Amino acid sequence: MRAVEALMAALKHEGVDVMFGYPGGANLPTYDAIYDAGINHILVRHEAGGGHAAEGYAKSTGKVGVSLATSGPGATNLVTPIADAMMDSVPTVFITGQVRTDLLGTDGFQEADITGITMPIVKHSIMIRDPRDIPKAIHEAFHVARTGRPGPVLVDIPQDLSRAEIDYVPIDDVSLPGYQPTHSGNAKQIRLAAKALANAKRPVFYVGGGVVNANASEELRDLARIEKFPVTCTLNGLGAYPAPDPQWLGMLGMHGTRAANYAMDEADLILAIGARFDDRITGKLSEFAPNAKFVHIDVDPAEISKNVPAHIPIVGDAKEILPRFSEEYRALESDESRMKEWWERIEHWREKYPLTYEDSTDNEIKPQYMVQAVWEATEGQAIVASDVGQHQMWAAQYYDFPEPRRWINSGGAGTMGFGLPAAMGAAAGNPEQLVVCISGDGSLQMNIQELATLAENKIPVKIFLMNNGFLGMVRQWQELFWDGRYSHVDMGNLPDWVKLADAYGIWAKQETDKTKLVGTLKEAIEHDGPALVDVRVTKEENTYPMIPAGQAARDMVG
Ligand SMILES: Cc1ncc(C[n+]2csc(CCOP(=O)(O)OP(=O)(O)O)c2C)c(N)n1
Repeated sequence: MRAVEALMAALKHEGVDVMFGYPGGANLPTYDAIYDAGINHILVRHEAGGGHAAEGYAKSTGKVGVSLATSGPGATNLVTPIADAMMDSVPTVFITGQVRTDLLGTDGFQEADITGITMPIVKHSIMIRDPRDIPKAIHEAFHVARTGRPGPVLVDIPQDLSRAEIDYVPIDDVSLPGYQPTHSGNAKQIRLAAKALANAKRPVFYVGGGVVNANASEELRDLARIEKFPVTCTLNGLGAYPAPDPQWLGMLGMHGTRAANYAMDEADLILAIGARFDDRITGKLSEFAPNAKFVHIDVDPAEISKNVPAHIPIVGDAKEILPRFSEEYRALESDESRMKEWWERIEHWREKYPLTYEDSTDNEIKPQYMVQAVWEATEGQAIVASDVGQHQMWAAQYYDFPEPRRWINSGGAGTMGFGLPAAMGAAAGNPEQLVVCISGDGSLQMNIQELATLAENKIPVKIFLMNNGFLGMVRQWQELFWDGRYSHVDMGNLPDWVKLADAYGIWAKQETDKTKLVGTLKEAIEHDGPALVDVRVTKEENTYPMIPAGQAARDMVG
């Protein structure tokens, strides 16, 4: 069969039900094969949109997201989504077309060394040199993308090779001798960690996106509830532990709750699970959790002691390790009352510093209120994709996620333009679920063309635009740390969003009145198809609380 038909067969064998892509000269043979492959292909309007859609699909379903592009500019348009997928450990396979092998290295038309360009931002990449390797490369790519610490894998296929005739037999067992992720975790270390937890007087569970990736939420809950251990999550970990919950301290980090950050600051033991001590969590590293011992569970050995030295490192899959941890813990003698004072301290912080804001007394819509209205209109049950900026932080703070895979955002890379296509991918992967996108007026414009994709494919994403007329998060930093010198953050000539959406064939409405907001959001939700609500919010509201960059948790402001 043609190599591209084998490519399709391999994708189907890997269970691909939808992929996102954009054609061009170098991947023409592939697109010819897609024509009758029987795989749902969504034609995006920009390769970056396709890449983020694949991420949204993967983050919400746990399956591998697939995105295709042609060579040269098509491939380089995937660089940001690839970097994004790498930062957030998103299982993704990116398939690019490449110029013919006889043109490689000649600056051929639409040539870009995409494997070279993306080398630092992929988990793995495969440049096809023999057409018979194409299906095997796909199976390997999926295997590497979804096992161990998930991540992006690139498969680059020169045009002439994709036209060759080959035989294909599906491969179920990929064998890569040099790639053997550790799953089980060292038994002794787990026992040691359980003991340390049993002795800790001020423990905190610090949970990251790794727990979501490992589908280990239940296992986490079981361990956390053996005794009443306080739990906090990173931005990417939201939903890994259900919110709200008596043991849940809220999100930690730069815009986390005071209770979570102060608890980390005063903890004597931090159990980090699938979290990587990002600077948005630690603040000033030398002053981070100064009294704590660290137990660090991570599937990626390179994460252990990368930023913060681990006293007890455990390399492996949280889904395998946490039940064994619980078992070890249950076998120990421990006294829950040892945490009594700790909980009193935490309750004191919770009472004194709840997550709150000053609501308007007139009809003005405060951004925080908007997120609460989204929560109310969706009954807390939506998959929420966000873009990047203040709206992202408010969404993280004020929308409670009862389950994992409901919160789709660009945590590590912080990529504006992520939200809309990621929501599209999440909706394609979860046709039964309500998917909303909370975006900012700056972010939405970064991949606005995907409105056409939504409309054409009738993907019922509900876009709730938090419109403050500013690049709000940057404006906030300029206000707080640059003497209020607003350099190029006013979005000035904003489009008429309702007309714009209308031009794309999308139902839209503007809302300026707080008392009508929930109703308008519901109207959008009830509308059969994609919808956009342009919500005019307070222009210069700040996201608080906040640990100023490079400072310690104790220095929180707001
Ligand atoms: C691609 C990209 N460019 C620039 C930035 C820097 N940046 C972070 S937040 C932000 C402002 C976002 O504005 P908007 O989408 O309107 O959201 P708001 O903060 O107002 O809620 C900018 C420019 C980024 N994160 N990503």
